[in-house]
Amino acid sequence: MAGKAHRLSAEERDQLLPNLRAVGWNELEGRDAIFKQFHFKDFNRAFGFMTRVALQAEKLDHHPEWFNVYNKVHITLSTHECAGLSERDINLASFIEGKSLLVGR
Ligand code: H2B
Repeated sequence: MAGKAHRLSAEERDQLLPNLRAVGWNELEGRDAIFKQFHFKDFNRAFGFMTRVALQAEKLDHHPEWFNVYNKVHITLSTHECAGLSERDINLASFIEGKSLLVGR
């Protein structure tokens, strides 16, 4: 991973978060992280999605906290290195969003 992660400033958040909010990503209360619940047609879709995300997460060395039951996948993104939201979370969320559409919810 190139460079050290920094917590997003208020200005960066104003610029970067609205697009993610518009597609269902929200900031958690009491923790500097973003969260979204995905709902797929079945387990096969959900796990196919998770597999794609897992491969990219490993490539980026940036990993989601997630929870899966059958067709539901709950994802929290935050950066340990800066104990909060960084650009890495925004990038991974954008990738995740694209994959969720490709797999088909
Ligand atoms: N994932 C997330 N979400 N945040 C991190 O800060 C992080 C990670 N750091 N995956 C990586 C791994 C770090 O622990 C390793 C040592 O590079």
